[in-house]
Amino acid sequence: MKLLASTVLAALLALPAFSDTIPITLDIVNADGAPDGFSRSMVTANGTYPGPLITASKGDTLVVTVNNLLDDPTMRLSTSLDFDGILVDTGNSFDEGSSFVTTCPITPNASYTYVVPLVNNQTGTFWYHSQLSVQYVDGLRGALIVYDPDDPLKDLYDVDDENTIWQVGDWWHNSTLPMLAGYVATGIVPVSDSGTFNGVGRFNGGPEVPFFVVDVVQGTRYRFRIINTSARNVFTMSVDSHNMTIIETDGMPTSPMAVNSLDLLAGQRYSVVVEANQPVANYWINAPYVGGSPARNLNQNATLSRAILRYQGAPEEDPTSPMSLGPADEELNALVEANLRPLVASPAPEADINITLSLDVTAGKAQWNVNNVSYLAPEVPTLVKILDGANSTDDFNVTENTFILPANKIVQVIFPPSEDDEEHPFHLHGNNFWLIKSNSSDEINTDNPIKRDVAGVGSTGTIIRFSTANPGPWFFHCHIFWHLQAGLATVMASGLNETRAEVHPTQAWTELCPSYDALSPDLQ
Ligand SMILES: *[C@@H]1O[C@H](CO)[C@@H](O)[C@H](O)[C@H]1NC(C)=O
Ligand SMILES: *[C@@H]1O[C@H](CO)[C@@H](O)[C@H](O)[C@H]1NC(C)=O
Ligand SMILES: *[C@@H]1O[C@H](CO)[C@@H](O)[C@H](O)[C@H]1NC(C)=O
Ligand SMILES: *[C@@H]1O[C@H](CO)[C@@H](O)[C@H](O)[C@H]1NC(C)=O
Ligand SMILES: *[C@@H]1O[C@H](CO)[C@@H](O)[C@H](O)[C@H]1NC(C)=O
Ligand SMILES: *[C@@H]1O[C@H](CO)[C@@H](O)[C@H](O)[C@H]1NC(C)=O
Ligand SMILES: *[C@@H]1O[C@H](CO)[C@@H](O)[C@H](O)[C@H]1NC(C)=O
Ligand SMILES: *[C@@H]1O[C@H](CO)[C@@H](O)[C@H](O)[C@H]1NC(C)=O
Ligand SMILES: *[C@@H]1O[C@H](CO)[C@@H](O)[C@H](O)[C@H]1NC(C)=O
Ligand SMILES: *[C@@H]1O[C@H](CO)[C@@H](O)[C@H](O)[C@H]1NC(C)=O
Ligand SMILES: *[C@@H]1O[C@H](CO)[C@@H](O)[C@H](O)[C@H]1NC(C)=O
Ligand SMILES: *[C@@H]1O[C@H](CO)[C@@H](O)[C@H](O)[C@H]1NC(C)=O
Ligand SMILES: [Cu+2]
Repeated sequence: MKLLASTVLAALLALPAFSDTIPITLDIVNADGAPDGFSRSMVTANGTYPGPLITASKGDTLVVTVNNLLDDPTMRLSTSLDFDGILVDTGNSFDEGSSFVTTCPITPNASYTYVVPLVNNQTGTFWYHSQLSVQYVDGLRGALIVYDPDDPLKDLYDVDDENTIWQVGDWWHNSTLPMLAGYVATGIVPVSDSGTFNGVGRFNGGPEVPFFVVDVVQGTRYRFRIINTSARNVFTMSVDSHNMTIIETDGMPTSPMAVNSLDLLAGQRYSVVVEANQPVANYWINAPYVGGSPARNLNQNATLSRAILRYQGAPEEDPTSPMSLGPADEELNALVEANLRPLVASPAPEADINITLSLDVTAGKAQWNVNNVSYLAPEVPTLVKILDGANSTDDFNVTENTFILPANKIVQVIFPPSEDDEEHPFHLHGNNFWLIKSNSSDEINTDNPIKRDVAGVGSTGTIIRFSTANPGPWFFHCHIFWHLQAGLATVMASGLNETRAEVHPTQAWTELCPSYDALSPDLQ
């Protein structure tokens, strides 16, 4: 404990003087809960689903102490936290939380402190979740907001606070261990029981859990920050009788664009401005989802995935209008991802290196492949191997699907059109990318593409470019965690020498792997 405190202090002293340190403690505990009315044991941060909100400001440093108090053997007992979408400097890549890529998991009864300086003036809507196997499906997910005191779009809204965050996620009645075993045995991805909006939802035949209520005052403009914390489902958001003006895409300030329906893949985030400009009443916020055949889980009813937008002065009751799946009373004006533009144009530089990634599934098995390789997490994390001197593809097992790239280059990743009809939300850790060809369009846009960190890969093909100016072993994977667990992942390892030069991990980090490896599998 003394050792841990002194290494954290040393890390803090190394920070620039202007940055505020945000100390956060998260107790990772098993807790009973019934988000959709079905009671179960969950893996949580501080006993709640979603976990407590974390907030910071531009340039702050997150100092997140995780106390692993898990004790329910029906779920994984170790844990690890990823701060999804946060740009992480090479020097802090060891605190980025990806199990077996940049770290080993935190063992039960142990504590670990992640130190993550917020770099590049990054602001926006992010989230944290377990990045150990599919553990976040058991509940360990929460919002992480980085506010911008100088937001260039602040004139567009009046309210942006802890009450304007919408977390939509799929929910499951079973724990992940039997579900994963079922997936491995059959090749059929588990189908969620319900969808939750800020931690509450309903399933067919279940109790009438009160829908989440979003309170608004007529004449006020709200910045709602929508986060898709799904492990599988795609949600389509709309608010009856109201438009949504998108102003942020995965942390990127976005040229304002009005829509009335918005699809989010797992891991994606948007901020939208909604003006409470309608008569005082209750309105449905529709959040239907798709994720596997509902016939495989009769609990599932996407119509029940919704919340209420309640104007001050309206009666405390459900809206009187029907529960629709989309905007009920307006012509559909759905988001087309390819039409998103960054607020400040950022042309995609010419690519120095091309990589083609072809995705396919092995029929009838829980096995996804990228270029014919199914990712298998190594015992020794990628970063540990690099620090120990790994310097070529031969230093990694084929199943680590690790691409070695030079520093300070532009890499283009081409995903050819896939035959599979499901869209795979590919997520790059530690960095964001220029989305020069969205799956939503046939056009290639290198002039002013949106930059984001999760983009769908599907039937029309997707092309992204990213810079390796921030070297490190960055996980690049499908955010449908069932697919990730079945191998749909790669590691983009850039600048191995630069990584060795810049990464100076703490003693506490160095001890994570020996502690984890010493555990019997049932405690891991
Ligand atoms: C989580 O719970 C711990 C222990 O009660 C508390 O100290 C901490 O502030 C809580 N964290 C957050 C983010 O609310
Ligand atoms: C964690 O601590 C509790 C209480 O001391 C103990 O019962 C449990 O066995 C410990 N778990 C592990 C994995 O050591
Ligand atoms: C962050 O913003 C400050 C003030 O606007 C600017 O001076 C600095 O160059 C920015 N840093 C980066 C990395 O963009
Ligand atoms: C969880 O899955 C196991 C194995 O398929 C099954 O026996 C059990 O009934 C399931 N429990 C729930 C609550 O769905
Ligand atoms: C969240 O992502 C999942 C998986 O990609 C998707 O099925 C679901 O519709 C998304 N939710 C929203 C609100 O877009
Ligand atoms: C939504 O936007 C459309 C197109 O700009 C406009 O025609 C419509 O009146 C708007 N609806 C509301 C409720 O503001
Ligand atoms: C889903 O819920 C809606 C609203 O309660 C209901 O009308 C519909 O029949 C349900 N669907 C199924 C398949 O049960
Ligand atoms: C990458 O691929 C594109 C499209 O096939 C091609 O035009 C370009 O020249 C390639 N760039 C490099 C550096 O190989
Ligand atoms: C995958 O393997 C098949 C059969 O061996 C081969 O034809 C194909 O070219 C391989 N694809 C890739 C992307 O390596
Ligand atoms: C790194 O490369 C050098 C020269 O190519 C080689 O001699 C050495 O064995 C490599 N290191 C490892 C860990 O493989
Ligand atoms: C290395 O890869 C092979 C298949 O290429 C696999 O069978 C083996 O389990 C892997 N070993 C480790 C330690 O990951
Ligand atoms: C990395 O460093 C080693 C030893 O200093 C050197 O031999 C090698 O050329 C460097 N590799 C690159 C890609 O710069
Ligand atoms: Cu996928």
